Amino acid sequence: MTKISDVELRRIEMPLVGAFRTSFGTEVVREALLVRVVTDAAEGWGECVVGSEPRYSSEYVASAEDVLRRFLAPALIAAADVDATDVQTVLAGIKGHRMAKGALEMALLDAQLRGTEMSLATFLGGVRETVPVGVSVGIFESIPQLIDAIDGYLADGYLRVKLKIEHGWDVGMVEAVRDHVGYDVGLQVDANTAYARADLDHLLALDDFGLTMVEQPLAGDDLVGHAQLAERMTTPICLDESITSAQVAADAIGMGAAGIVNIKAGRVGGYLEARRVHDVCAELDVPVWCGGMLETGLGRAANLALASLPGFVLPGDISASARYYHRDLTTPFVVEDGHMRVPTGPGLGVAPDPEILEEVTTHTERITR
Ligand code: OSB
Ligand code: MG
Repeated sequence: MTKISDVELRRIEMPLVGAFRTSFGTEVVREALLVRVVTDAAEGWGECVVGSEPRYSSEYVASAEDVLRRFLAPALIAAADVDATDVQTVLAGIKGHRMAKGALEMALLDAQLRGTEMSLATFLGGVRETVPVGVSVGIFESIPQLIDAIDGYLADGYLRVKLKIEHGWDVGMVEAVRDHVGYDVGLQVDANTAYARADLDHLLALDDFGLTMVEQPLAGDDLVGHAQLAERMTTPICLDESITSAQVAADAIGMGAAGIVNIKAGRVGGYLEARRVHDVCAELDVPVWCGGMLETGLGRAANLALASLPGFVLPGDISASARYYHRDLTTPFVVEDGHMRVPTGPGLGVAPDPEILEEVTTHTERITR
């Protein structure tokens, strides 16, 4: 049990090495929110994976900051003694805001595990020292520019490439990339909900290119549409935005809407629920992989711990620090032979560099007992 005395919220802005364009928008600077908790045991860090605008999901930096400041941090501070595994129960009265809750839980987990000198990977039940990694490639101005970028990533050793798609940047683009890289390179696509049920016939054309999966073609709440598509498509459907809990994962799999699941802790309310999603999928024999939200080294460290669980059999969207940032908040993560090392130190196993942290912080506030 841990006593929390302080919760610190830090808004940060980190310039990306290149603009990242998806079907829902373009990010040039990664805006995010860090949560630091100070407890009687140790201090801990959480990364809230919200973006600056509510485009991937309904949460965004200012909404997370507001709900953390007004409701979540005070509720946790008021609970005299709280274990990280109780955070979701303590906060259950507040609806939604999974990314905000997940960040607070992550910070408390980090603090608690530091106190007992256990790594997050060990705590979660990780079984691997390194995990296979891939790269998520945004939408480009032209095919030659895209192919240049892909060649660079393949030279870096990534084990597979995920291509972002949208109307007008899908079948033709995928055909050109497949022609260029050949059939030995794992390719998958991610639509971030860009399509509608009226597009099912069009999406079937993606079956011709040996893709490992098509990620989230339809709206997050359209499980039935995904099941209809899965019925007609040979390429497996992977769900990202749709999977908001272990229960939803079980339901989606049960109705044939998902053959593969992308697990992102922030999207489901934290690493403990993410583990439950993993467990449900393992039970149902559905392969999973670890998604990414352009995290700093803090979130990346936690994602590596999660991806070390046995069901994570597909390469994750876990790329080197240098793929995102000129200077990461932590010691940079690197790719060796298509794999990344799972941190072994207590808690996250990494901490922000104080100087870089100051440089990227645009606002700080503290909620105290
Ligand atoms: O849909 O997987 C997604 C980034 C931001 C928001 C949503 C997604 C992504 C990515 C990037 O694909 C994955 C990464 O962090 O490398
Ligand atoms: Mg996705």
